[in-house]
Amino acid sequence: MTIHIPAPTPEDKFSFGLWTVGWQARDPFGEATRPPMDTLYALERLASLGAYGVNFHDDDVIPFGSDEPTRARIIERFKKGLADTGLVVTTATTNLFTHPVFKDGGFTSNERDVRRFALRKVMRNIDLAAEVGAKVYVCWGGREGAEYQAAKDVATALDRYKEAFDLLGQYVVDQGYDLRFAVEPKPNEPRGDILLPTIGHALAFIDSLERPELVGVNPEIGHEEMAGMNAAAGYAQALWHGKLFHIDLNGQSGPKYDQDLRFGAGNVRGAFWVVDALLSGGYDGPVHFDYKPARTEDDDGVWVSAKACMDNYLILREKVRAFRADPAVQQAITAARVPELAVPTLGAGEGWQQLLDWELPDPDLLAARGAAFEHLDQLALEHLYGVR
Ligand SMILES: [Mn+2]
Repeated sequence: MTIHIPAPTPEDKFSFGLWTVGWQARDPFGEATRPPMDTLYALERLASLGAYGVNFHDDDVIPFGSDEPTRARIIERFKKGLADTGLVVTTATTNLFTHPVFKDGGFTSNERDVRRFALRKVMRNIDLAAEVGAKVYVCWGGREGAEYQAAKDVATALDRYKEAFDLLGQYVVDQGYDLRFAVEPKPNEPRGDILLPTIGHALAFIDSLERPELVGVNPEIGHEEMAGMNAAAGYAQALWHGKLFHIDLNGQSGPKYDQDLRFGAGNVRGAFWVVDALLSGGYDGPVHFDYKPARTEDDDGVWVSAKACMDNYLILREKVRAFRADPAVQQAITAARVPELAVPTLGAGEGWQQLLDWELPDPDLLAARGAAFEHLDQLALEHLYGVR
């Protein structure tokens, strides 16, 4: 019954945002419960736990408003920390939400000067992202939205959103950067309603861009579950579109505020199916955790939670593999006619005319057949519960 859980290694490609372990746990009702975390300390601790990479918002590393010499000094120190620990930068992103200037958004603020300022801030950090070797540039538009319908014309805001991505696409092409963008959907929080609220909204939006090939999605489990969506199904569809450029794994317990629990906490069953979707869909990018160590924790608790994210992924990966390799499961999959879904509905050379010539079956006979899904799902639960 006991399964062997290997220690995390860089081959597992685990990565963490500096804003995750470095979160000072300030929430809307209370002050910080932890002191600021030095970037090099974060790099050292993450590397010692077996992580592979890190990600950052510009302001996580370089305080907003730093002058050029200060910025250059901080970047040199950061690069030395990366070299000393062997950690790679997998993605970077822009903070377009903390400073009050972004109170109505960055790319879609009603104020034109704010939009232009936001684009400059992104371009500047794209330069740094390319310099430190990031391959994906994440765009979470947390402030791109509104509380009141009349305050934000959605169609016009999407025009401006598209304008921003088209400009940034042109920028990376002109600069010769090997960098693609990943839109991170979220339904709400901090805005009442956020533009591009789910994976599906984002995928449709990406199709309207000048360079859709440069833009994919970075879905977060918690964000999808806040919207009542099945995260695993969303990851699977993003993979089907060839658009799963990056992932944000964490935990969430149902549609409520953004909990950002460590991966594997919250909806455990959902986490199992997310890992299954990633493995069976052939996702091979960084396995990134975007979570917040609980506000109750001190520094020790931060590292317990970071290690737990990786351990829980490895535990679920073992369980998913055991589930898929189990002969009883394979039998149940066949009994549930899962492989039959892979057979095209029309035969070779068939069109609607041939379908009209087809002798209709008795629908009552088809309807009388059980689908045998309960048995299959129970086997999955028994693997998850650790009794198989
Ligand atoms: Mn979140």
